[in-house]
Amino acid sequence: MTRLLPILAVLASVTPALAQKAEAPAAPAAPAAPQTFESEIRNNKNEPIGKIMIRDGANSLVMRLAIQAGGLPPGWHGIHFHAVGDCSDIEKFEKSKAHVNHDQSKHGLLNPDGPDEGDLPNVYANADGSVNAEVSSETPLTGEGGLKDGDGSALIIHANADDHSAQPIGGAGARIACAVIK
Ligand SMILES: [Cu+2]
Ligand SMILES: [Zn+2]
Repeated sequence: MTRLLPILAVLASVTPALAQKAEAPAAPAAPAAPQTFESEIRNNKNEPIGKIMIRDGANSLVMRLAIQAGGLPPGWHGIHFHAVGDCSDIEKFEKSKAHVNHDQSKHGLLNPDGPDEGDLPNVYANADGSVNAEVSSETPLTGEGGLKDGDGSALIIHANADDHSAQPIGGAGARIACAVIK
């Protein structure tokens, strides 16, 4: 607060001059509504365990995960956007391929040579296996490099936490849940 005082004092001294020159402010343009997308999350038994809700604005994508009680093992889980929107091989979810990565970066939000465009923060499953989380990404939903490209993408939830630096997936282990983004 104390650092603001000199600035406020300067503002006070110039405000009358500004007020005289001020023109009617232009009406602010209404911001474009974010694009939205929802998809069901399924586990290795093809059971629905929750959903993802994506909102993509002008500069960032925000994704909420809502997973019901019993959905995941308790604790931290790595999550990533994988390159192909195919969750049909429910036992391993390998058809979703590797992480979204259009510029051949290394994996890991904390890797100096990273991250992949599909890398995301971990989420924490409560003791009852439920999750409510919200993460952001610079990867867009549509357009160049977007998640909804020709073959789509998938949100994969892993068995373990992502350490955000080891190759290729931060030690996050098996793929235990998947949601198609297409
Ligand atoms: Cu992954
Ligand atoms: Zn990665």
